[in-house]
Amino acid sequence: MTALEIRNRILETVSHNGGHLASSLGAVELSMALREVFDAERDRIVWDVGHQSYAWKILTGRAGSFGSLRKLGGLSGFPNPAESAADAAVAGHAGVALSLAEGMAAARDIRGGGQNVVAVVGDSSLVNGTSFEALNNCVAATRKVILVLNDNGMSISKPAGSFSRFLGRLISGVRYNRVKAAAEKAGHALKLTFLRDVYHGLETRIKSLFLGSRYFEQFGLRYIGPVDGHDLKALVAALTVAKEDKRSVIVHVVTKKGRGYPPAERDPTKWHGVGPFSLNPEIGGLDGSSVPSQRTWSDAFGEAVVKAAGKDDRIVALTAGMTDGTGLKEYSRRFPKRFYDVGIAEGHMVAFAAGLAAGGMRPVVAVYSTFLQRAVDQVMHDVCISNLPVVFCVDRAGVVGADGVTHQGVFDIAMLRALPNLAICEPKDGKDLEALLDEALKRNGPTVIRYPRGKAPDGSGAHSNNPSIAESSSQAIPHPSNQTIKQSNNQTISIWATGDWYPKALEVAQAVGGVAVHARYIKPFDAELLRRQRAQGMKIVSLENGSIAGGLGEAISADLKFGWPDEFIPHGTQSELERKYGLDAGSVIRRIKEFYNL
Ligand SMILES: Cc1ncc(C[n+]2csc(CCOP(=O)(O)OP(=O)(O)O)c2C)c(N)n1
Repeated sequence: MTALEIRNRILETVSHNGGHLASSLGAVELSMALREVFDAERDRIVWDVGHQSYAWKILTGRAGSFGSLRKLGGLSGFPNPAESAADAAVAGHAGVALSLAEGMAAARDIRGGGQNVVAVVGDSSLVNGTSFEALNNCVAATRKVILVLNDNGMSISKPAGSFSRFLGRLISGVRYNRVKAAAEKAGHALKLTFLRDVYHGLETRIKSLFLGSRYFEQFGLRYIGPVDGHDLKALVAALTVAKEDKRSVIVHVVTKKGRGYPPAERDPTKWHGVGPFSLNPEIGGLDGSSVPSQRTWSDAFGEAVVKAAGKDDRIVALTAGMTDGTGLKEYSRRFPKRFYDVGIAEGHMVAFAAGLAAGGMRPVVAVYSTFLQRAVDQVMHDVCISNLPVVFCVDRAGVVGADGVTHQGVFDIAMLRALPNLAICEPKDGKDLEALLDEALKRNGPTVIRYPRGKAPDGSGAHSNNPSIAESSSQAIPHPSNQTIKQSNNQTISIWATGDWYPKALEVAQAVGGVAVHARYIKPFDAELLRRQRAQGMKIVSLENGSIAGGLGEAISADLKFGWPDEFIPHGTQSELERKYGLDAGSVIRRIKEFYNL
């Protein structure tokens, strides 16, 4: 297939299914060159994040099934060895490819064999701490690994930090190299002294290239590049040199994010990850289906934190490369001096927030549940032990849908519930999120506020005042017993639900003649309410958008626990997955009736 055909296939599929468009369009020729120089199944190509690997999928036996990308039962949006032998490792999180590749190369060194191992890492993922740790250990780890640096000068938005400037200097160095060669040739022929002046004037830039390549050579990697990442011949030549060299090599490839689709080239941030869109080149933009008509939980958080920061100038907001996704864009405009995008560096972000809190600020860390996993130790070691007032606004908590196993945010409750001093709560709507943020900012200790991907109920919904269901709100902080519960005699089942699924709990409670409890605080939970309900002989059921193992249900010793099972949840839409795992209201009602013989 030609590059144009591959791009068309990617565009056509992503326009229907949604997905990571701009990065994959930028890596088409790179994927073709890797396919040509290496053996896709015998050699190991380890994609970092893996959101750029669509062309690789198409080129390695999955062109026919590519239309099922991100669909329930279809191809994953990320590499997965369970899907194809050409996928060397599971990917989805940034910064681990070089470590994985070094491990594979070290195993080859020990066991013998001529396998090539290649890590393909984006410029913004290379600054992740784990990537640096891998660079630092490269020589000690293996006799040879190939690092392909896919440098498009972008993260999801503009890259954060100093390293991108360094890479920029390397690239301007090579542009000069071409000028230099041309100048020398012309200079010899025409003996024009001014060209020699140009040559000397630009010598400092050669130095910068030289020093830049020396930088990687200090880590034991031979530097090749920069190479034009859309010139297939040049890529094949550079990768062939890298393959034949005895040492570890870095091939610095320069690509354009969104390449070949002008709207994505113009605005790669908007086109990084998209929902279905219209491919009409006249429109050239995302159509209504990917523009949320109702505000999302991220929007609700963004508005709440802007309001809070307007009232309290100790508030600072932090993100690890996810300004747009976490809803911090407006905040970053309004409060640029109290905003930090630290790059893809979750561990650093949390320890940095601890430092800010120790210094008297009120840090609000906005992070996806799945990426907070990278910083659990910093939450424990740097925040919780010192009981520092850091607020973690944990977005995409619960099943996220099409991004699949690597991105489902189902583990945060289980991972964090054991940490002393940390309160964990979940709002039931946008208004409640604002209230919980205010409560968290008043606490003298750390708080996690978790909320899911998708639309946020606004708080004026029909559910909240439904008189036919006895409902209560569990509000463990600051007044653990400050709630009312209306109960009639046949209401013997109490369904404790985390905020996101509270509306579902109300529906279930109505169907089974029970009550629904919004477990607003998961930790500490409302022990007094639980004690009273048990004393009244009520049966306790839990319903949470998190893993059953280690979740709310375990905390309250529910008799019947509904949540995600002890396995990795694949991709599909959120509601498809809820149905598949028996977590939609109908299935929950059926199981409760069966279990209690109702
Ligand atoms: C640990 C972690 N944090 C955040 C993300 C979200 N994320 C996905 S892609 C991306 C940007 C990656 O930039 P780069 O590696 O330069 O690749 P590009 O998208 O520019 O091709 C981010 C922040 C992630 N996948 N993993």
